[in-house]
Order: sequence, then C-alpha cells, then structure tokens
Amino acid sequence: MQQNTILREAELNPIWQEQDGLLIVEVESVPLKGIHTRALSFKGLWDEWVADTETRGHNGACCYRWGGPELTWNPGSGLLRYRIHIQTPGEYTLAIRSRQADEATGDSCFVRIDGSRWWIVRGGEPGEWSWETWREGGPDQLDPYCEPLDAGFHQIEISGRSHGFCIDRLALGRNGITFEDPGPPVSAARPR
Ligand SMILES: [Ca+2]
Repeated sequence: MQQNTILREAELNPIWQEQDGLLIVEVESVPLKGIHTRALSFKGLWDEWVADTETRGHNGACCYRWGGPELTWNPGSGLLRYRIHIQTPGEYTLAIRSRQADEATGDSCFVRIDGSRWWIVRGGEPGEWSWETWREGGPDQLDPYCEPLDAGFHQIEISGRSHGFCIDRLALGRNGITFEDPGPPVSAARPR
C-alpha cells in the first residue's frame, strides 16, 4: 500500500532535474483534467488545453493546443504546473517550443516562475514550430525570458491565452538556449 502511494506520487508529481545547465520537459508530461478532445474544444468548452496529436511536428505523445477563448489579460485558466530542481544556480533562459496557426499574428500563452508575475510569452513565425520565445514587457518590448534561479526547487506555470496556440516542449538553459530544434531528450524526473 505504501509503495503504491509512492509510485502514484512519482507519476502524478514528478520533479524534473536540471543537469549540465539544461532541463527539457514535454508539456504533456503534466496530464490534462477532464474532457479534452479536439471536437469539443471547437464547440466552445471554456478554459481547456487540448491534447493535440494531429498537428504535425510535435515531439513525444502530442502537443497542447489552447482550445479555450482569447484571454487577453486573464492568466490562470488551464493551469499547467511543472516542478523542477536546479542543481547549478545561475541565469537561466526559458524557452517553449510552440506553434501559432498559419494565419495568426503574435499568439501567446501566459508563463510565470515561482508564483511571481505572469508574463505574456510569444513564439516564432506563424505556421512553424520554433523554440523562439519572447516575453512581452510592453507594447513594443520583447525580451528573452531570463531569470536567475537558485539551487533548489522551482515551479514553472503556463496558462492559456490565444485560442489555437500550440505548445510542445519546455526548456531551461543556463546562459541561453543553444541546441538545435527539436532539442535533446527529456530530462530525468524523480518523485517529490
Ligand atoms: Ca510534446
């Protein structure tokens, strides 16, 4: 009984481990709650990511596509939480492998680290998967998502913003993101 509880905890609450200044996670490693089919998402279900296996070019089992409404200034819907452990403290760059629809312009999601302020985070060119990641500091201000992280436990949270915006993988890189798309294998995880 005790062991079952521990195994279940490891599966439900993994903590991904940074190694050699790099951490990679498939977004779908955190499961979705409730019904999340493609068909239902287009019927206007509120506040849901969709586990999308049809959009080509994703890694792992699927990508997550925001099937909820446009949430211009309202972070917190469809909350995805990724708990991580940093061994080597330093300045880290957060990148999300994302794709916006062919006709989209400036689609985005919300991201925050360790419960601090939410940032609007944009991706690359429409219709292409890319690790390009910009956080919006103001109307004409786009910067890389850089944060100093201490050694220890941290939490990355993502929530939905632009309908149709797809996310596939997350990465944290010390001193920038230097790998080629689609990136290295996922990081090891351990239970809490
Ligand atoms: Ca994926």
